[in-house]
Amino acid sequence: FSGFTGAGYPKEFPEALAAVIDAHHNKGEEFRIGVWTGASTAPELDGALARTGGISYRAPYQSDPDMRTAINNGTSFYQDIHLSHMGPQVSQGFLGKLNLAVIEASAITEDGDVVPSSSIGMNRTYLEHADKVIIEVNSWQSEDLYGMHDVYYPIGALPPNRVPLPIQNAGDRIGDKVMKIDADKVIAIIETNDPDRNTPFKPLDDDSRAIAGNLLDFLGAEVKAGRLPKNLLPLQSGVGNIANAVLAGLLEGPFENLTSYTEVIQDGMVDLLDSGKLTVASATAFSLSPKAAERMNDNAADYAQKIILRPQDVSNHPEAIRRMGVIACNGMIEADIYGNVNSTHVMGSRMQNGIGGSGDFTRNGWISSFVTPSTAKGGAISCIVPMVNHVDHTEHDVQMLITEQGLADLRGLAPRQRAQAIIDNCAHPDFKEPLREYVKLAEKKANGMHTPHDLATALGWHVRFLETGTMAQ
Ligand code: 0RQ
Repeated sequence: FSGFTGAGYPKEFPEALAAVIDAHHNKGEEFRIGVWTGASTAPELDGALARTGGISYRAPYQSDPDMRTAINNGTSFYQDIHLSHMGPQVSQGFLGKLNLAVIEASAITEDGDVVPSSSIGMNRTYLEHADKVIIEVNSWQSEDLYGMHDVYYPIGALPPNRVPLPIQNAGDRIGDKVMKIDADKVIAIIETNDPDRNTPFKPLDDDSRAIAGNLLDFLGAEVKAGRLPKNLLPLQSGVGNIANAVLAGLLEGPFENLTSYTEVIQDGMVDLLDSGKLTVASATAFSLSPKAAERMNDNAADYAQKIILRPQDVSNHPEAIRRMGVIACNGMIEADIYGNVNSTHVMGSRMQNGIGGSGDFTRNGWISSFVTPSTAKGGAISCIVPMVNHVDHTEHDVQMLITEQGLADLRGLAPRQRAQAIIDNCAHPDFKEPLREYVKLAEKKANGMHTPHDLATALGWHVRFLETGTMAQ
């Protein structure tokens, strides 16, 4: 299926398919499918299909409550992979055979090419590899999106036939405005007129404002120190309210002529484009509130001058991210005192969403930062812990941790120095003492070793929460 962060997914076919699956199950007949997308979709796709219990396999990213339940109750296997790895894995057949691709389009041209809609994601690859294709042409999407997309075909080549990715600046256009399609594969075209998922963002709270402020102060100091140019470097921002708050902070901030090389365009980025502070935004999808989506649809031809939507293996390509020196900022569930980050798992076993593109940008960014409030669940849980219960981003890749309490700059620091910086700057005051006690104990037990841990206590930190309802005790 097409679809990325609730944008550009098919709106009608998945629910019709869910009804067919239910009908088979009601007759006691097995009917299970694998669901591959660009990233997260919406209740009409992930939700409707997951509720049938008929998804045997899901990749590469989701954030739907019903899909999450199916993954965590053993109904569905889930492969949580870097979004930039999806194309090569599909091309090599690791996920199995691609029988059917269902792709949303904003139009089909007279020549029979497909104009993508509000996301591109994996569409180029799926159209190439599927046996059969269904296109949903959605008239809710503006026809003026034509010209916003940049579909680069050579990126599909596998080694040893890969060529350099010719992107030097976020605004470079290197491909086609449309996607090619083999008409013989098309078995149906469905006309729809339905909005994208478009969930509104929460109003900014004090914590997200403080987190955004800490990051912006840091960027300002980097400019003063001569390590960043005045207009910074291309920005990547993860999904969610805190990321949106950072963008809102930039609107008030001193930086001009900004650029963005990211995967998702949220409201804050559209506001920055409107203000003139951001000159160009490159991504693979929108993730807009209903109001911002309306603005996009009414003015798509103008935005197409400043926004480029690319396939996700280009938007998330390590080569482009590293060459341009992207400033990466993503959300996390927890970080440990040495700088390892868990973005995906609660209590070690329960999948929340997935790594998405956070690893593509963190591993390759010029500045790689993670943001979170210092506590979760009303203050009962510390998001800074002795040892993360699952590792998505290692201490070798994570450079900056930011909470509402402050920012720990980990560049140049050894593990024991990191522990001090993270506890002093990022931990909530309620948890500073328990964490300092842990460090003392670990240093004593490990007797001066490189990364001091006391495994029984470190692993017990999360278990203690289960028993007492708070990690502070
Ligand atoms: O639980 O839903 O039951 O209330 O985790 O947390 O505070 O809503 O935070 O929406 O910013 O998501 C890492 C999941 C953060 C996200 C993550 C609980 C908390 C809540 C969600 P409830 P919040 P956010 C670009 C890059 C990976 C993908 C990525 C994410 C729920 O940022 O998916 O970066 N990142 N992609 O209560 C126990 C803790 C907790 C905790 C939070 N320490 N312990 N539970 N929660 N911290 C986009 C794409 O790639 C497409």
